[in-house]
Amino acid sequence: MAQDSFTLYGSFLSGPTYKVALMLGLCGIPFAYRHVDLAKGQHRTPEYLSINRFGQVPALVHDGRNLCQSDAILTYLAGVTGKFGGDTPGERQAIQEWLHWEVDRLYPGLSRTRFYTKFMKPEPPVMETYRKMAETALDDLNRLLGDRQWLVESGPSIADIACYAMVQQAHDGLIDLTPRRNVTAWCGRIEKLPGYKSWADALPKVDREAA
Ligand SMILES: N[C@@H](CCC(=O)N[C@@H](CS)C(=O)NCC(=O)O)C(=O)O
Repeated sequence: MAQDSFTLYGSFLSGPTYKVALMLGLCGIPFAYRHVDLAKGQHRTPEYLSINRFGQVPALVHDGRNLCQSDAILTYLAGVTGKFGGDTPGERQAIQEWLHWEVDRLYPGLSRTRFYTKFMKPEPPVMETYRKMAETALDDLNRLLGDRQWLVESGPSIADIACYAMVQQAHDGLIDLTPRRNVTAWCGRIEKLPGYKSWADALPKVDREAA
């Protein structure tokens, strides 16, 4: 693993890119970084489409193998590192259930609310629909965390990493997390894990070689 080569393609504006960078950092994996300029349409060039057929960021290249879809990348990394993937079939099943919920419920509301707040102003009912979706998902996360330490109780997993990275979009969407005390306490636990990096520290704005 120490000699393996990892290159992350992404954008510092992208929550799913942060998700993968956070996982790499928590696993202690050095990686090269290639900035994909979405505003210039670089994600739609034939060169990038040959790396990620869906034309989205992130993508990860591991020793010549092209990987895409952030949660599938996290599952892959958990498999090759033996970290954050759960130890039993029951834990692995619960992790997959959280990942599917994150893509279905947490990501759409939070990412659209952030995007609309930062970059464009849609019709108010559109904004309200996504804001309500985000608030409901955060309330559900708060309820389901209860007094648990981690989403899957045996320890921190890719479920926590994926959901945490998405929750980091709340601030830019002007959504207040402080009333959701279980969520803020859980965020604090993740931020204490060895190798943790904030969104701003994890993602460079320009290309970088592996450290
Ligand atoms: N399901 C994908 C979502 C990735 C995604 O939405 N990426 C956005 C940036 S945050 C993107 O590439 N947008 C450009 C586009 O879709 O054209 C994943 O988890 O990797």
